[in-house]
Amino acid sequence: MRVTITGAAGDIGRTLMAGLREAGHDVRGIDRVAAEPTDAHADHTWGERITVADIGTADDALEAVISGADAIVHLAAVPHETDFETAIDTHVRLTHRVLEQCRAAGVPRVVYASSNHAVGFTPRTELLTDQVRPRPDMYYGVGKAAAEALCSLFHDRHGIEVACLRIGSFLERPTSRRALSTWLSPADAVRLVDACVTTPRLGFAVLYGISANTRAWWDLAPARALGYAPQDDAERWAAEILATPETEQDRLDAEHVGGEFTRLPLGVPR
Ligand code: 15L
Repeated sequence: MRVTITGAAGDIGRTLMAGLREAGHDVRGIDRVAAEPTDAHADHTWGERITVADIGTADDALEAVISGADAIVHLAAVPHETDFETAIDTHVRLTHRVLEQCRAAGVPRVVYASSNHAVGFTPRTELLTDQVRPRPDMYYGVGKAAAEALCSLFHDRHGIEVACLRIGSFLERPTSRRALSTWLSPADAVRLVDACVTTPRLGFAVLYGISANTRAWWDLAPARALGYAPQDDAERWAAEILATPETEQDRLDAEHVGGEFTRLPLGVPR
């Protein structure tokens, strides 16, 4: 399938540019910067597959990369807290531009990189399902929750199939107690997006983006039902991580989905 990735030069973007290609897709990307592919994926086709342009302003470039695609993976955004206006711009306005271009070009499917912080203030009481209400922990999460609502609107109004991925902690390896539950490995990120792109019928889905972590408490059943078969488990690093004494911050991080984002100052970039 022909897949276009916005935010292709970011950590997740570079991983997907290489991984989805290895999975057999014709992958193009767009980003404001021309970052190199990851070391693990030295790629001589990178330069010709990525367009360097700002999707927030470059109408022609956005139209060119979206037209003819079978699916768009929309990652482009500031991936952390910002002031309120920037959060609305980077998540809501940019996502609207992408969805509107998909509608105009007849692109049938979008995979949207949402975040667990769209529901970050949900307390850790039981299994976290896709039925919890939007419960952001920062303006970052407000932007993600609002962009999920836009995706829902474009599904209902225009029939675009959308997966909103509430991504956990995308890291090479887990580095904290919280990440023993919330880790998404690079290889599983590729598997998750590949499942969303190739599943015969996607509809509108809200999915949690984590690996098959032993300590996970976010519901993977809807993603598995679409074909996601995660292979990695943060437990491999549990002994090493748990060997350091638990801190007050670790304890507080375990109380809510979003961990420390529930306590950081609102509107202050990190
Ligand atoms: C996110 O959405 C952020 O982009 C990332 O920096 C991490 O904070 C991650 O969530 C997480 O919750 O670990």
